[in-house]
This record gives sequence, structure tokens and C-alpha cells, in this order.
Amino acid sequence: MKKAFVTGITGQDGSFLAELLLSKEYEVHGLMRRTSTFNRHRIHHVENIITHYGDLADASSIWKIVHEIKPDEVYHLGAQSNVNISFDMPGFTSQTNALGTLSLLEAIKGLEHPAKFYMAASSEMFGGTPPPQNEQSIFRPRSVYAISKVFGFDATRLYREAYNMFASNGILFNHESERRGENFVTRKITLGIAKIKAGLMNKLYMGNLDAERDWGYAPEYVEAMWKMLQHDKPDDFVIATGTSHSVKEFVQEAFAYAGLGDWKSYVVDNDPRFLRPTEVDALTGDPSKAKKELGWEPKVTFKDLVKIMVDLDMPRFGITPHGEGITLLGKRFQNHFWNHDLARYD
Ligand code: NAP
Ligand code: F7E
Repeated sequence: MKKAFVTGITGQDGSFLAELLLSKEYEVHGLMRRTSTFNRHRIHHVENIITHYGDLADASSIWKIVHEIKPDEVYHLGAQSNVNISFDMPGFTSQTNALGTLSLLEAIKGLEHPAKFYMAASSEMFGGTPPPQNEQSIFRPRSVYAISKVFGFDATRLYREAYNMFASNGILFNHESERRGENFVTRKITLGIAKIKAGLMNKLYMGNLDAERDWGYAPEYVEAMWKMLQHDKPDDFVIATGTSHSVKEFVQEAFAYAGLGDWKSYVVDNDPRFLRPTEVDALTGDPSKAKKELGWEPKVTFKDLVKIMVDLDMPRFGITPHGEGITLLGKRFQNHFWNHDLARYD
């Protein structure tokens, strides 16, 4: 039985990856940080995950856990992953994403049999480089988050070359799901729609609707991570759909699918709270290398993704996708869990 260690197991990707690895009969270990509120909601339905308390900002905890587990494969997904918040918390973002990666690589290097290593790098690293972006495109980071990921990417390559480690970078473009963090734009939109339909809110405050992103479906992207570590050699791969849409198009598609009519009656754009000091205008990945070498190809389209997310957020508020009103269970959710104002979050 292979042993995998996943940092960021409580996050969107970590939860899908844990399910995938368990289905492949791995022993799955995950890093979990101590928080005062419950942070396991994405994995509490998954049995057999072995969790370890630690923090990427605490190198000694990382060293100890890696040496206790002695994993065969390490999937490094833990990060302060919100681009906008990285401008507010530049130190923590760098400590976690850049130095945290270094601590993990050092710990793995110290093992008698160093584990294979997957680094969750990001399309955000391309920043100001115009699309389409592939493995040869230049990094022009436009946020502290992006800088911290360039550090992680370079450290991964360095350990591959300097110490002959099996260390691969996945340059993943945006991928979303019903488990996406609530302050990323797609989820903010689909949760906003559900709240509007439930009568809890009548306006959705947003930032720049002109930005373009290449959005895929997260469960398909974690398959690519696993494939990278099964490949015959360590390497770097772009993972993307190859098509992009503006935030406005996502809004339009989602409001129309939910049957709310003209989105302009509900959405306030260019709210300064959600504009970034520097924006990444357009990202479209070229995933040809992953297709050719890993046999990886996405199937879920942009329209499918919108449907999945709208369909799965509506029932959280007791609304059926095409809106026959609100159930008793929905009312309980409204009162106890979801009765907060999304406009206060980015
Ligand atoms: P996510 O939902 O924000 O999950 C991030 C995970 O990192 C959570 O488990 C979080 O723990 C953990 N974490 C944060 N700070 C930590 C620290 N100091 N020590 C230990 N753990 C810490 O992110 P995601 O969407 O699953 O993305 C997974 C990875 O891929 C991230 O590295 C992200 O930067 C990268 N990425 C994501 C995308 C995307 O579109 N989703 C695209 C490219 C790259 P808590 O649950 O306790 O907060
Ligand atoms: O923003 C615009 C915003 O926060 C997408 C992370 O997973 O993908 C993600 O980073 C776009 C940006 O994702 C709002 O300005 C407009 O142009 O959903 P997002 P992101 O910044 O692309 C990359 C690949 C990662 O690696 C990251 O970890 O949408 N936008 N209005 C807004 N964005 C937010 N969050 N909120 C708004 O109200």
C-alpha cells in the first residue's frame, strides 16, 4: 500500500485528491492546522484519512510529520491561496507558500528514500504575460501570491536538479467546484444567486467583471496531479481547458441558468472593496503537453461547470434549481449557517 501525504487536505483540491487516492488504495495522511473553528467540513464525509496537526509556517512540525509518515508521494496543496488577500497579508502568504514549500522539500530531502513531490504551482505566475500561456511562457507575477508561487515553482525545480528528487510542478489554471472557497469569484456568484432566490439578499457586490479566466472542474484537475507523479520522469505541466471566459460571462450564464433574468438588476460591479491593486487581465492555458505526455484531458465544459455549481448551491438554501420555493430544511440553513452578508467578503 502506497503512502501519500497531502498538505492542504481540508481545502477544495485536498478533499477531492484524498477521495481519489483512497479509491486507489493509498494510505492517506493529511496536514491540518489548528483553528478555533471547525475546518474539516470538506473531508468529514471521507473515512480513513489520517490527519496530523502542523502548519507550513512551522518548519519543525513539517519535518516531524514527514519523518513520522515516511511517505511515498507528497502532494503539496497547502497555501494561503487567495490572491486579493495576499495584498493584505504579504508576510503570512510568503511564509506559508514560499518558505513552507522550502521546509517541505528540505524534510523530504532528509528522508532515506525521498518521496515523489507534487507542487501546486499556479497560472497566476504568468500574471502580465498575454495568453495563451504554456510551459515556456514567462512569469510576470502581479500579486504577492504569484511571487510566492514562483518561489515554490523554482524551489521544486531546484531540488529536482540539485538533489535528483522526483519533484514536479503542476501549473494549474483556475478550477472550481461545489467545494470552492466562498470568496473566490465563481462560488461567490453561485452562492449569491442561491441567496437571492431564497430572498436573503438582493444585490451582489463585485469587482472587475472584465477579467478573463480559464475555468475547469476541480475533480478532473486532481487526476492530473496524480498522473504527474506516476509519469516516468519529473517535469512541469500546464493543466487547463484551453478556453477562457470573462467574469461577466460567468455571471450572465449563471443568472440565466438560475432563471433570474437580467443579471444587471442584481449585480453591482467595480466595487472598490473587490478591486485589486494590480489585476491579471487574461489567462488561457495551453494544455497540449499534459494531453500528449500524461493522457490528461478535461471533459467538463464552462456551461457544465456553471450548472454543477448553481445546482448544488441552491439546495443549501432549500431552493430547487428552478425555484419552487424554500423548504423547512432550507430555513434552518438560512438561520444557522448561512445568514451572513457575502458582500463583506471578497
Ligand atoms: P484552498 O481551498 O484555499 O485550500 C488551501 C489549503 O491550505 C487548506 O487546506 C488550508 O487549510 C491550507 N493552509 C493554508 N495555510 C496553511 C498553513 N499556514 N499551514 C498549513 N495549511 C495551510 O485551495 P485550493 O483551491 O484547494 O488549491 C490548492 C492549491 O492549489 C493551493 O496551493 C492553491 O494556491 C493552488 N492553486 C489553486 C488553483 C485553483 O484554481 N483552485 C489554481 C492554481 C493553484 P484551512 O482549511 O485550515 O484553511
Ligand atoms: O478571481 C475577479 C478577480 O479570486 C478571479 C485562486 O485559486 O486562481 C484563483 O485566483 C477573477 C479576478 O481567482 C470579484 O479580480 C471580480 O480577476 O476567483 P478569483 P484568482 O484571483 O484568479 C488562481 C489560478 C490561483 O492559483 C489562486 O489560488 O475575478 N473578480 N469580482 C472577483 N474576484 C473575487 N474573488 N471576488 C469578487 O467579487
